[in-house]
Amino acid sequence: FAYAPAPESPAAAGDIATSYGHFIGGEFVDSSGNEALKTVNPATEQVLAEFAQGTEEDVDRAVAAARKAFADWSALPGSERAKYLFRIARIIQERSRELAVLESIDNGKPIRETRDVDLPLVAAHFFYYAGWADKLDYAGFGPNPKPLGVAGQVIPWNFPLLMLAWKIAPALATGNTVVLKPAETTPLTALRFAEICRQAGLPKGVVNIVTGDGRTGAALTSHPDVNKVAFTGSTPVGRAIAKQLAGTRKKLSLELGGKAANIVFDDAPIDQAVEGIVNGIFFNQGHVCCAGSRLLVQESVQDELLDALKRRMGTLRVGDPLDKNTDIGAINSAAQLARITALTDAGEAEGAERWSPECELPGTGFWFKPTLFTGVSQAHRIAQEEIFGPVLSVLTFRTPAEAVEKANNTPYGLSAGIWTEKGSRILWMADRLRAGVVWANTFNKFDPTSPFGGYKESGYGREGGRHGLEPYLNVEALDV
Ligand code: TXE
Repeated sequence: FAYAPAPESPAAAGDIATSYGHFIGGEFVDSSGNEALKTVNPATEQVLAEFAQGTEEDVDRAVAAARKAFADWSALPGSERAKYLFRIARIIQERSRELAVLESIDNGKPIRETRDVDLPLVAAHFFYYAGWADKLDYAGFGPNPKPLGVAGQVIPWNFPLLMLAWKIAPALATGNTVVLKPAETTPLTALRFAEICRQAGLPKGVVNIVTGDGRTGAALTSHPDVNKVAFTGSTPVGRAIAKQLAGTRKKLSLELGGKAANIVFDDAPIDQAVEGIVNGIFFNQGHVCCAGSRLLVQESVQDELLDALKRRMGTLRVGDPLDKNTDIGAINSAAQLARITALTDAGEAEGAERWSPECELPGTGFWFKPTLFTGVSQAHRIAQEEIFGPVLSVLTFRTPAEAVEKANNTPYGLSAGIWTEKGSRILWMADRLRAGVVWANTFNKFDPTSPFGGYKESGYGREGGRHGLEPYLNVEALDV
């Protein structure tokens, strides 16, 4: 577990400016205000850059630029819009090393993940939705579905560039224009994406990036000239946005938290299940809305599975995100570390038993050991609330019906995993699990062709696949 700091290489991330403004109407512009925020490398606590706290006036300018661009952009033939999306996808591929390093130093996630998971998926989303742009008549939404107008999009910090791709690619393919606000701890790759829009020759104002914290987000989602709001983030903020938008004509899609169960039956291949559990909760430090944060294990294999899981957890390397051997990087911010610490303290206080492998953490930066809680009851906070960190709560069950009941017993319903050799049991379970995505004998498998979204407090609307087009379209019936 020794932490071997690899040399930091901002050079590989391209030049990082000392301060950034917004990207509005195809230009990098100063904010109308003078408040600046700082983004830090969570592995070193070093300041990477300052960026603007977007004001209401900045948001207004960005929405006006998007509105102005909408007329021409929405009138372009789909095949022309597709060319821009294909171009953006190819540039992302060409610049993927630079983007992966930049993402890892701004977010804290291991370079192996940004390089092999985030960046390929980002490009894949642009390629996939480029393919839809000239086929919207055949998407199943009527003969001539129309774009909504200006989309105001607010994204979180856990997959900064991937969440941007999930939001921007379908919006542009359907002929909408965009104002996007990245999270305040991870603005750098969104600003780099603005450069890519310029490189691709995207018409001015089709994509605008305004940085800042929740105040800027609220100014965007409440702006009267925004037609569509898409939000990914915490459930309380999602709820506040839904209240704010009630009674307006804006369309809203929300992708919020989760508390997924990874359900392991006694016939599952144990080694494979252990890999799936580890990937389910330790991928991206557990900062994943669909993370398998609850393990539901059939009682008869509990001891065998937990022994194997602990052995595997003992091999995880925690440390420098830029070291390609790292499995678990830095926690994204001091605030998130405090949230994880508070919830795990609550777990102990409520009587659950805590375990972590021996693990040496770096002296500076924000870190959390891979952690396992056993003796967890359904009423415990660590079984109900999203921890959003590398923390797994273990519960047990005897029958498939009990597994379903426990899996569904949280306010959330984003994803679930089933581990069994029995195909009929997979289908029986999937039918009863109230989760937008059910994985069987795999976990955290993402694909741009597949719709993603939640039940209950995990939100509404779907992103990805053909369904991901619908939140950006007006469906019209045509009778002649
Ligand atoms: O979320 P926020 P935070 C969960 C996770 C995490 C917790 C808190 O459990 O521990 O939320 O994270 C913008 N109007 N998820 O505080 O505040 C904000 O600037 C409009 C799960 O980071 O929701 C940022 O861009 N926008 C989740 C974005 O919302 C507002 C991913 C998310 O920040 C706003 C992230 C407002 N009033 C956290 N207030 C997932 N579903 O994956 C804030 N924002």
